[in-house]
This record gives sequence, C-alpha cells and structure tokens, in this order.
Amino acid sequence: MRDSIEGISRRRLMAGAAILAAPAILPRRVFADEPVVDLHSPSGNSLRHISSAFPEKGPMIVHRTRPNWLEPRFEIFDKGVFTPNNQHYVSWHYQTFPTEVDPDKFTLAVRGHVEKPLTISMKDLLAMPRISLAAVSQCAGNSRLYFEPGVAGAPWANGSMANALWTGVPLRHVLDLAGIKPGAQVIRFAGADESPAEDTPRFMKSLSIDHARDGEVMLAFGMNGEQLPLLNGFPLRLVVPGWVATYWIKALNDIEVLDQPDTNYWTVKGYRFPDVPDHTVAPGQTGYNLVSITKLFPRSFVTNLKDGDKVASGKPVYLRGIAFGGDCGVAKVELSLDGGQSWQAAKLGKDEGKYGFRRWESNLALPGTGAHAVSVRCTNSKGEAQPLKTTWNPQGYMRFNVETIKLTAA
Ligand SMILES: Nc1nc2c(c(=O)[nH]1)N[C@H]1C(S)=C(S)[C@@H](COP(=O)(O)O)O[C@H]1N2
Ligand SMILES: [Mo]
Repeated sequence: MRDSIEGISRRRLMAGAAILAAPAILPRRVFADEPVVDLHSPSGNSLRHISSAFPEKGPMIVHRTRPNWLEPRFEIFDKGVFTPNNQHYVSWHYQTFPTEVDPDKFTLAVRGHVEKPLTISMKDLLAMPRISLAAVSQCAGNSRLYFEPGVAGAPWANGSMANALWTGVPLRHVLDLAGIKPGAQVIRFAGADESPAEDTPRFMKSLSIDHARDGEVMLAFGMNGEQLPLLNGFPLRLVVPGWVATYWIKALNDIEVLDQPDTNYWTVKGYRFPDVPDHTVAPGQTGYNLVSITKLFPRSFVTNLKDGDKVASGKPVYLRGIAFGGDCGVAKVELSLDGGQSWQAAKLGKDEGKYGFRRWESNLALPGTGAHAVSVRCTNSKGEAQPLKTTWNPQGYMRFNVETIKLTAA
C-alpha cells in the first residue's frame, strides 16, 4: 500500500497480527512454517525465523517479538542505496508504543522554557516549510551479534541500519515559533510510548540547542515519499542526520526545552561506551570512562557476495556494496586482499547526500585459486577511516571496523 504524505491516513496494527499476539519468546506456533536464516554468529545463537507477519513489513528476521526487534535479510542492501520502507528495521524499547494512531488527533507539544508553548497538529506540520534529505538510521547495537566474545543486548546482525529519503519540517522552524527563552540549556524529546512501569524511565533523549537548530534535524512525516510505517514511528519522528538512531525519537509527541541539564536515565546512563580510541577495550578491562554515543562512524559492506561464496577463477570478480561516512560523506572505499597491507580504490556510485548510503563497485583480480580474504574500508570526508582491528566493548556498541569476507576461487 502506497500512501502519499499529504493525504496522511490512519494507521493501525491489524488485530491478531503477530506483533500483538506473540509471546515474548519466539513463538513456534506462529513461525513454525516460516523459513529460518543462519546469521553465522561466532558465539553461536545464529538461527532466526523470518516472518512476513508484521504490519507494513515484508520478510523480516525476528530477534524478538514483544517489543519488536526486526531486521531485513542483508541481501536487500544490494538492491539500491535506499532501503524500502517495508524492509526498514524495527526497534522499540517498550511494548507501550501505539498500535493505533489517528493522525487527525495526534499532536506534538512544544513546552518548557519557551515564550509560547505550542500544541501542533499534523495538519499544521504539513503546512510548514519542509526539507528532504537522505540519511542512514543505524542502531547503536548494529552488528552486536558479531562481537567476540559475545555480549548481552539486542543480537542484531548487520541489518539494523537503513537509508531513507526523509521529509519533514526543520526542527528549528518549530522551536523559533515557540521562542526559546534565554537561559535554555538543552532540548528533550519523547514519544507516545509511555514508561511501562512506575520505576521504569520513559524513553527520552536530548540535543543541544545549537544542534536542534542546525536546520537539518527534522520532524519527519515522510519516508521515501510515503508516510512512516507505524512500527517506524508513524506519524512523526525526529531525524538527526549523522547521529545514531537512538536520538531519532519515534511517534514524537513531546519536545521540552529545559533550563537545566537533562538528567533522565537514557541521557545520563543509557547508550554510553568506553571513552578510549575506537571505543574499544579488552574483555574484563576496567578503569576507563564512559561517554554518550552520538555520531555515526564510517562503515562499508560487500552486498553482492557473502562470506564463504565460491567464485570463478581466472577472471576478475565483480564486487559491489554500500558505504556510509557517518556524520559526513564518503571520501573513498578501498579493498584489500592482504589483510590491510595494501589497498585499491573502488569506484563510487552517485552521491545521494552526505548522510546516506553510497554505492561502490570494483572488478577485483584474485591472485590465483583457493581462499581469499577480501576486506573493505571506508574513509569519510573528514579523513576518518574504519579501523582494521576489530572494535569491541562490553555493551556491543558501534562496531565499525573493516569487514572481511572469504571467497574461494575455483
Ligand atoms: N519513541 C521511541 N523512539 C525510539 C526508540 C524507542 O524505543 N521509542 N528507540 C530508538 C532506537 S534505540 C532505535 S535503534 C530506533 C529504531 O528506529 P526504527 O524502528 O524506525 O528502525 O528508534 C529510536 N527511537
Ligand atoms: Mo537502537
């Protein structure tokens, strides 16, 4: 179903759909007939069901059903640089997210340390000046499944990332309508998913005022020219280009300007990683500080072949993939056949915007028959390159090292 953004229409999860009916553990009943995929985790725990039972979603790898942790099969990233909405991964902290939204009744509050508190309807937002830009939404835990030794947390393979063309109102516009009062310190965002229990903190994140007013942070109601799927935050989400998806609050209904620091759990305690080079420590290491995860780091992947594939010997192998620069564009993508001692440049595809995926391709001559390790590395326009050494931290956050696949030429 294609819905235009202008005629924004009611969204509800079908009664009895897997999302509502399924118990917390993989429900064999529901998924018994569905295919199983092997995600090849080094720490085991590799098999997952694939299900098409989730509203507005195609076939998704199911890590958890309540609340949803869903990601697409990795092959879909080979199809193009924009991730189809029905293949865009899904992650929620709490099951309290709305299962039905009437956009005619939905409102966004702008309150706190402002001259004029606002209650904005979707109709109001659709009439405001808008921008569109491509940006990658990536979960802080993307690729956690490949941490070695394994770590606790959502066991994402490489698919909790997606690139979309986002359309919405620059946050700056709405903040200026409300008028931020002098002395304001930070802006905090929350969505319609309330705290599930009295002692459980509501999911909230905050941004500095300058960042919130940079003209790119947006209140997005459009995703690849359509309205947002309910599971991705219909009818409105915050888009923070270049920053980790944790900040991209879904079903956004509350913006609060604070005149003091944000001391809420998710800002002060949650989503932090070691404040050391490459945010990488050794298992068991102690004595380092933690720092909040903010910007994305460069990453690159082969998408047309996978680890273990056989290729024909005696002629160059066509390789293709995607890369992103993090909080700036992709400067180059390179390939190595010798574990990173020497690199050769791949050809970059069309630039659809500095925060989005960029296609790369290469015809790579493999030196003879047998097994070859092919590594791919992205360097962004700030000169930051993916590290060769595997990144690791106990929370399984922000893996961004060079990825390597083995190909056998015969
Ligand atoms: N309201 C709300 N927004 C949220 C979250 C949430 O739990 N509630 N999770 C965040 C996290 S950690 C991620 S990775 C992304 C996932 O967005 P998606 O489901 O559209 O892929 O939403 C972010 N925004
Ligand atoms: Mo996330």
